[in-house]
Amino acid sequence: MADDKSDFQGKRNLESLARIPQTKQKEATRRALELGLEAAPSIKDRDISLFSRGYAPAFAGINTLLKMPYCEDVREVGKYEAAFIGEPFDTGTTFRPGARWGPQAVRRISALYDGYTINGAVDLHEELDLCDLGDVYVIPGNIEKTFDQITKAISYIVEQGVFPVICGGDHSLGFPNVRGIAPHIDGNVGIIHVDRHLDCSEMQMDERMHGTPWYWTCHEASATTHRDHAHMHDVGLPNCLPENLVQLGIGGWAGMRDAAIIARRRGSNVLTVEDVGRLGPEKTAEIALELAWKGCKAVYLSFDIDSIDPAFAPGTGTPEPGGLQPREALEIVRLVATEGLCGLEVVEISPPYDVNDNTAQLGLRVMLDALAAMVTAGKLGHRDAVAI
Ligand SMILES: [Mn+2]
Repeated sequence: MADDKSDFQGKRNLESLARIPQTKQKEATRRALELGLEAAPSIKDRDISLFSRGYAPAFAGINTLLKMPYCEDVREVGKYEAAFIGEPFDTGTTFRPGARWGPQAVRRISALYDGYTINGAVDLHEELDLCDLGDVYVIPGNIEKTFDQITKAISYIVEQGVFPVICGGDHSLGFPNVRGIAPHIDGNVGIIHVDRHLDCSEMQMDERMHGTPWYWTCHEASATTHRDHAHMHDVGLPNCLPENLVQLGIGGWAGMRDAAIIARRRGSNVLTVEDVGRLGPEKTAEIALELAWKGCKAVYLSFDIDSIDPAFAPGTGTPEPGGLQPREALEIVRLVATEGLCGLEVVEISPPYDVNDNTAQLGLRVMLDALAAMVTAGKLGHRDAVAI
C-alpha cells in the first residue's frame, strides 16, 4: 500500500476501466434498436428501443447468463473463450433436494449485472467471449447415466478449447466434471475445493452421492472398499492426486466420519473454517495455491455454496452454521483464480430454500469474480486485444 492517500485501488481501477472501449455495448444497442424497433416519440434517449432486446432493462427479456449469447448449436461453442453450462441435477443430495433449479436461478439473478466491475476493473462483455451453452441433459432417475452425460459434455467443451463455467446441481457432479477435464491435461491436476464438507466418502446410501466426488476423483492405488475389505482396487483418475486436493472451510457436524478416515489415509489437505479465519484469505489462498499446483499442470476450482455461512447462503442442501463470510470467500476465489484455472464449478445452490435469491447471487458472484480475476491476470479472454 502506497503512502499517498489518493492511491486507492478504486482510483487505479477507474483508470484501467477507461482503457476498455465499449465496442460490444454499442453493437448490442444498435442491434436492439434494429430488432426491437424505434421507441415512442416521447422517449428522449434514442438508444432505447420499443421492445426490449439485448441487455436492458435488467428486469426484462429472456435470460441467459448475463444476457450473453445463447449458443444453441453446441458445435459452435468453439467460437467462444468460455461457456456457462448448467447441470440441473440433484438426485445426489442426501438431505434437501432442489439444486436442479440452481442454473435457472443463477441466470435469473444474473440479469441484475451488466458484466463490468470496478473491483477488478474488468468488462466481461468486452474482454471475454462468453456464451450460455444451456444445460446438460441429465437423467434424474439415474446418477451413473447422468455422470456419463456430464463427463461427455464437459469433455466436449474442453476439447474445443473453451473454459467451462459449470453451475450445479449437487456436488456429486464434481467427479464427472473433473473426469471430463483431466484427460485433456498433459500432467497432473490439482483441485481447490471450498466447502464445509470433505465430500470424499466412498458411498452414501449405496450410491455415489454428493458426499463422494473426491473419493472417486483422486487417485488411490490399492484402496479397500466398505463392502469388500478383502478386495484391493485402483480408484480415481490417474492424474488427480490426493496431495493436490486442498479443502478449505471444512467443519460442522454433518456426518463425515468415514470421509475423515479417507482424507487422513490419503493425505489430502484439509483446512477448517477456523484455519481460514485465523490465516485470513490471502495466506489461505497462498497455501492452497502452493499445495494444489505442486507438480501440477492445471488447477480446478470446486466451490460448494454451503461453504458460506447459511445466514448469507440459506438456499442449499446441507447448511452448516459458522461458515465463511461472503467477502472472505470471494477474496479467496479471486486470489486462486488469478493463477489460472482449467475449470470452475459452483454447486449446491438450492433455490427452493433460498431467500431473495441471495444464495444464487453469491454463487453467481463466485463465477464472475473468478472469471474477472483470470481476465485481469491474462489467463482468459482477450484484454490485450481490446485495451486502448
Ligand atoms: Mn458441502
